[in-house]
Amino acid sequence: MLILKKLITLGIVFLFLASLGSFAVSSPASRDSKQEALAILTEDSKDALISATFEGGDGQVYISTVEAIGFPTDGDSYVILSSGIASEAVDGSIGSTGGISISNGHPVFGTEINDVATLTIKLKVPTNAKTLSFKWLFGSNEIPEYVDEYRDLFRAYAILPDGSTKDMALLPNGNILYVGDRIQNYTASDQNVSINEVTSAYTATLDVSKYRGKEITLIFQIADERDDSVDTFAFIDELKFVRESREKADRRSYIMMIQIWSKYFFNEYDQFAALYAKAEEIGVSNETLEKALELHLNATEQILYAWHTDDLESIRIKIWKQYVPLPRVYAIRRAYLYERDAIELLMSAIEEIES
Ligand SMILES: [Ca+2]
Ligand SMILES: [Ca+2]
Ligand SMILES: [Ca+2]
Repeated sequence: MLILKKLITLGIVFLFLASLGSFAVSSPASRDSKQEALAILTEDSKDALISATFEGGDGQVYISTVEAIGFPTDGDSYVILSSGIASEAVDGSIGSTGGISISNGHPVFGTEINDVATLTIKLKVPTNAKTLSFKWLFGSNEIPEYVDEYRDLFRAYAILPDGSTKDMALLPNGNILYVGDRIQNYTASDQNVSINEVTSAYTATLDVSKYRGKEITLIFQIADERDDSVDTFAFIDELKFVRESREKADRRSYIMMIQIWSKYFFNEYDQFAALYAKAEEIGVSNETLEKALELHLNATEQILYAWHTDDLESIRIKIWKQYVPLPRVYAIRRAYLYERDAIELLMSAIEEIES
């Protein structure tokens, strides 16, 4: 069967007719492919979807619910992308191929590629996102006979907010996927799958913490090299943003409270000595002075207790960088409130005398 296909492609007349045919049938425009994107996205990352489009023959992308070779990895559906009819991998023949060719389109060799299928997914990076990741698996009917001869490819890369690109679906050795001798660990696929050989499933991961709130575009592309008759497939699922854990977010807001209340405390504390001296000088009652001093001492006691120290000045430096052991935030707040009351008491007593 494979040999027959190759023989056909060697016949010039057939090749000519075949390419004429495939070009005549299709002038594929990109179409909405939100459903495909939703099949790949995990439940809690679906709200990050801005838009999705597909370019290629209508059969080259397929939302599958067939359980095969570990897919779906999340939810009950996933996407198969193919340089032929994608559903043929698991579910018969649905749709047509597209016949889009790109001369010099091969990302590794710069050669012509055919039956190019491109799924584009635009996402907004959540404000607490750490990484963007998805699971993928590559398989081809070119393997094992035509390895390094018909170097069909699967490429998945991100277009970052600054316009630069970053390849995501890479082999453990860092290579972009193509039917070449560096593809390793491929195995005959299981009974549910009509692909000669498939790789293991891999996880692609990109650090997106720098792009929070911004847009990232993901491009998934698959194609034949040289001819278009023996096809290649990619399975894709579990596209998701991994977010900062609740625990970490909680710790961050806890530290922010520590910083804020400590700063408030020192704003009040730094006024005390001058105000107290002035109050004494203009004759504020001893009772009031004593009360203010008591509040001030309570405040100091609380802030030292909060910061596990007996050196008040050292706290000023620690506020911005040292949280081990973690200060007691409730005691910092209490210290601030005592100090604030002390200041208010002195100020109103002074005001009363001066007016
Ligand atoms: Ca899914
Ligand atoms: Ca091929
Ligand atoms: Ca093809």
